[in-house]
Amino acid sequence: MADVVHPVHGEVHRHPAPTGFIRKWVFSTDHKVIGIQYWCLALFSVFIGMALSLLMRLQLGWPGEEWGFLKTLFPNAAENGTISGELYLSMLTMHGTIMVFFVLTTAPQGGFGNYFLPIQIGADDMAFPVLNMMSFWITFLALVVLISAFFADSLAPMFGMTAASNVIGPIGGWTGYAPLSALGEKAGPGQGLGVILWITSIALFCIASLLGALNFITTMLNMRAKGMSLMRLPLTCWAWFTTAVLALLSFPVLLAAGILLLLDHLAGTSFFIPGNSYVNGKLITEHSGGSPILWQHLFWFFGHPEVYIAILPGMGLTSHILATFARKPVFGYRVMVYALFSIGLLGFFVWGHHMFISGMSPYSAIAFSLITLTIGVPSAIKTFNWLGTLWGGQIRFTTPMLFAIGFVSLFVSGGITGLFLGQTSIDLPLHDTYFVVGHFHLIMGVAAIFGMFAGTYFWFPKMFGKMMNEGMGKLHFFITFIGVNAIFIPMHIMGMAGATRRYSFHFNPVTGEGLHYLSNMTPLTRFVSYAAFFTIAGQLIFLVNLVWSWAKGRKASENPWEATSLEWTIPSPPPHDNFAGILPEVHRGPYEYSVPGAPRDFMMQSEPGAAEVHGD
Ligand code: HEM
Ligand SMILES: [Cu+2]
Repeated sequence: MADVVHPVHGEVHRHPAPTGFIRKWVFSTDHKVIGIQYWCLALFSVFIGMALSLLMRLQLGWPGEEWGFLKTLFPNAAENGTISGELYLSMLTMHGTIMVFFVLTTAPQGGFGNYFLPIQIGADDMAFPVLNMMSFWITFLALVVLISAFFADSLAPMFGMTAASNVIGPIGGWTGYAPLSALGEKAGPGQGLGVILWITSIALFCIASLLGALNFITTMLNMRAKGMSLMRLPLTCWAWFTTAVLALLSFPVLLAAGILLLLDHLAGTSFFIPGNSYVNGKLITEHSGGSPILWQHLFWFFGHPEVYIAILPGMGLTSHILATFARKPVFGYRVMVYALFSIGLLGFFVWGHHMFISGMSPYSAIAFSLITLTIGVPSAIKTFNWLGTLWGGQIRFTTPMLFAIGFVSLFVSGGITGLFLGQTSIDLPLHDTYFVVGHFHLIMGVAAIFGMFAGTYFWFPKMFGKMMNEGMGKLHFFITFIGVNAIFIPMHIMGMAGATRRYSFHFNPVTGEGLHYLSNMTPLTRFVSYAAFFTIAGQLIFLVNLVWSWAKGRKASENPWEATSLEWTIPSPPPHDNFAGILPEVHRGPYEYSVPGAPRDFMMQSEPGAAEVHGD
């Protein structure tokens, strides 16, 4: 539980820092250690996800080619060194699942949110530190279960199941559509133990995220320091809070759906399996009465809010960083808060835009379409306010600032195509093509990743007490920014030309097999693959920078960026209980930059005196 605050002088009843390795670094209840644990988990996951995307791009660019190293890597699944259709689909499923759940949902919220929410609101820890530790370790367990699906072929015999030898994990995409995902082994390779491990992992992940969400909400509402009124909170805190509310309302739905799916596998129920399906050359007679569309509804009722869970923390962070390095208050602070809320709220009424071709009534489709397009309004407000924040600022082009500007750019280029896909008539031909793959990678994948990079370059000095190398940081930014655009923008063209999603190849120029109308697409497909290799290689610079800066970086002062929020009032890295026993008092809003008449061009939130100008 949180330490007791004596109301009279705000002193905290201090708990000594744990000294043993296990209590300090493994089963720690310190939100800062837990934040770093989440961040490391995401870093590990993103490299696995990226390695899988590299293999997929290898196959898409040079279909059917033999690669010697694949025989060594996957002696069962790729015994002759080629990537079969099944192997491709299992890689795709693991790539999508790892990226969405274990990267996008962990680092921005569990990582940065855990580390900085308590400090930015002036608290000594989260409201429920033990629950916080449990959230992380359940997430960790979920990752272990998912990774074990890579070895499902060796594990299956132990559970009395057949080994599926040509896959590395489940098949079903990150969306796990029924009835394929519900039928088990008889539906084909990867559908037995692979899918069971996948569902188990997702269910554990839901539980962990729920616990985390409760903690975030309670912490932000109850643990704010004296003077930290709601409208003085940094926008990062508002974003973490809104994200937590979305998680609280959407993960239970996925959890329930996952349990029903598991019952279809293990208990012979038929929630998602209709009668008399003909699957994998067999007529399914032992199930009847279920609805595959029910799975789609439950999944997307979670799935759409999930994409906001991935992106909202990045929005908060971008606002925060743009103000810091433009040396200006955030343009329209209140409106930014309300826009976050409206995006969050509207996000619960649009799930049907993923199901336009499911046979839904055109009247429902119109409703889903209209509400979807309405989300463009708060999104545009945010974009214009970011531009307003930059306008006329004395911009400092540091690495975190470049990534925050990159976030805005990707949010726009990825968001625009959302307006196309949100309209039923345009979505019908584009659904399940590379247009969608390009759209969601830009906005949900890469924009959110840019938020994480911005956060890492911005807060690394606080978290580890060392500055990151700016030269390597900028090089990393330019390679990544050029790279991701080169990967994902051409995908829109391929999609409009009819390149279907989730195919292990489109046209094979050597054998002449495949979709003939895409036969002249090979150079573009290879260009995208080269761009992916280039971008992935560029990420090694980031890795080197992390290690190098951690070991040899310049020592960071308390406030190297001349920023205003509370984390910059304490040492880098902060002591065990953040404020060394004396909770701060807050006197002003979070973005008081270039205040007229102030001695410096910024005023810390905890700085008394001088009239308040902005932010309240
Ligand atoms: C180097 C960067 C990346 C590359 C080259 C890449 C490449 C790919 C490829 C080739 C596919 C398969 C498309 C298909 O066959 O339909 C895919 C799917 C996917 N990717 Fe990525 N990706 C990258 C980064 C990311 C990131 C950062 C995310 C985070 C959201 C992500 C999320 C997904 C998802 C959700 C799918 C869909 C899986 C499914 O269809 O179930 N990817 N990616
Ligand atoms: Cu959606």
